[in-house]
Amino acid sequence: MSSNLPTPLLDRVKTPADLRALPEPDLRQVADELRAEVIDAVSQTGGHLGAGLGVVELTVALHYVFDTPDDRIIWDVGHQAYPHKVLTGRRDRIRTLRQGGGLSGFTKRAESDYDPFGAAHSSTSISAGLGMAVARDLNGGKNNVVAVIGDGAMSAGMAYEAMNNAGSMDSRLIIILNDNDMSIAPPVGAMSAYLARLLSGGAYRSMRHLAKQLAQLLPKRLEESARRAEEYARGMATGGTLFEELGLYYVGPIDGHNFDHLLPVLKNVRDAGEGPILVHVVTQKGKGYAPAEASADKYHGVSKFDVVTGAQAKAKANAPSYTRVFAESLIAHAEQDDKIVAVTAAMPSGTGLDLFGERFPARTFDVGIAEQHGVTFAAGLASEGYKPFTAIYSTFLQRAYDQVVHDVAIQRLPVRFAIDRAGLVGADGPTHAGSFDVTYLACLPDFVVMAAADEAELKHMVATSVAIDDRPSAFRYPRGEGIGVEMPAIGTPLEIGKGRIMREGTKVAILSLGTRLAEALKAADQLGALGLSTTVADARFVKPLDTDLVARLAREHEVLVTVEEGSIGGFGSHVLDFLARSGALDRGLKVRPMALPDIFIDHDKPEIMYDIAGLNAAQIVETALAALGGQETAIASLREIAPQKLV
Ligand SMILES: Cc1ncc(C[n+]2csc(CCOP(=O)(O)OP(=O)(O)O)c2C)c(N)n1
Repeated sequence: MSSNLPTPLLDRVKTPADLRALPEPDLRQVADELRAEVIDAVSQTGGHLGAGLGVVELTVALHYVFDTPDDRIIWDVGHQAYPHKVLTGRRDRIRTLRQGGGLSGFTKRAESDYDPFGAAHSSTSISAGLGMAVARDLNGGKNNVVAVIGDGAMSAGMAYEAMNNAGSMDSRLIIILNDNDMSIAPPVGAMSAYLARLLSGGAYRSMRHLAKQLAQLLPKRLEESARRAEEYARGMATGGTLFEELGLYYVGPIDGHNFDHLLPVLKNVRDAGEGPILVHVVTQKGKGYAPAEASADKYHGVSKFDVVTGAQAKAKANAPSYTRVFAESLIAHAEQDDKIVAVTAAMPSGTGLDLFGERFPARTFDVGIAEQHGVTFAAGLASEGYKPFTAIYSTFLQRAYDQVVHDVAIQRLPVRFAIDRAGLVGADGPTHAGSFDVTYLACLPDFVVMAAADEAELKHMVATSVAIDDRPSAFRYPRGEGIGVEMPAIGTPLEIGKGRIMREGTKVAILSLGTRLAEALKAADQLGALGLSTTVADARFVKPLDTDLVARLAREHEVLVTVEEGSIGGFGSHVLDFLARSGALDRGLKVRPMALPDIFIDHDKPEIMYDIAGLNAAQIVETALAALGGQETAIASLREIAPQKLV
């Protein structure tokens, strides 16, 4: 039986050059096999599925029409690039996606020549593409540059900055707008309404026609008068072309799952003359996999799943996630305080604000993928007496830094920042790690910066932020579930700038910020087993720093170790700065700051990443012992006394 089955065409495609050797009618089969391959791979690894399934045909068509890797394809965000990875020599490793040592879940320059630009944060592709196109022109090159950007990513200001710039230049850049009418959640704002209006025009319905027309309408050099006539006709049919106002040549909308539409149009734009072109391609997120098509988020991000049923593996939850604890706390406070409002930048479910939105739809604002705008929008709300909680992942808040400084901090506006995904995040890797927020926030005058050690602490920090109404505040918490501590029904505001002692000792002090507290307590056990009496304290606040606590720990111990899930320049640096200025260091105190190392740590399981970072209990023990001297003997004796404790 099996010997009669035709060999899959995909097996013959090791690189895009093999794809280009196939006749056009074979592409349908390649696409079907590619889609099945991606579904199977992601069912084993988990990851982003819906976006990739939506661009299977587009991926095949792009590599077929363009001469990659000389022609550059830049995938915005890069989460939709799994089919691209399969076609570009990475099929043999596709089942290592997002696993330690395996392929990245995004495009990455170090991974392949076919990934000319790395990504993971959205809306960068047009800027990067324009830079490449201009570099090509300066070099006298001829290659094509293609940026593929989703309708969600198109809601960010950066995309407009890039189009505005591209539109005023002659450089040849091809932008593919991949319009699937979805972000992670349904897209928001005027842009999505605008794209829908374009789609309702006559052109899309008669696309088969239009594709043929385009073949004639786009000769190598367009006569200016013909161009104007055609633009005019398209404007009439579709109700206007914002993109043309920005100086781009707009083509579309075309059906992104139909090779009869894709191939002629892509060939035409490839062979067109100067200037930037935008091709509006309509696709369906999750296309070709029934469970994805049927789900609300189109399987944007999935855990491992059963291919037949689509059922995703559920992690055994022992405690609620930090995200949920935050959302439920905020809802509880908002029941009592109608000035509380919530802002998300296209991440309602990721931040838990979908729950807040169900309860308070009129007080919840999804601003789209627009962190910069979201922060200044919140500043505006605060300036009128509202209490905005801006829930943004640590990594995405980086994009809005000037807004944090200029619009919030300098004006001392009480915007509350709920910083989710603080610390290392695992499979999404360094682009998504929440490494820098403490460093970039705690340097700002008057900012209150907190980090929750567990989910009960998070509740108290939400309550504290509600109460801080005269200046900005931020609290950070990690991805994933809490540690299962008892939680009050509603949090109580903490005393600002005061930490807490968890355990009293005499020789070593471990001062922790955030959820490494659990590792600090384990380390204290291990040190205790060695006869080294250890104090553990939870700083709670980076700013204002509990200087009384730090001074006391410095006075009463021989060694002070600080531990945090953030970069150099963060909590430990503030402690060191205080110790140095107060003269505590002159008295012979041994201080050892433990922070994330000065490297970008590749994706892996979070616990392995923390091991690489050197922030697990065993490494805290080693650091304390090394500071005391006699590290080798001490570790050896610990191995003897309590080997199970050296984890
Ligand atoms: C700056 C930034 N904010 C938020 C995100 C999280 N995020 C990843 S994909 C995505 C939706 C992208 O929508 P779209 O561009 O339409 O692509 P699709 O997934 O629909 O193909 C969001 C919000 C991000 N990657 N970067």
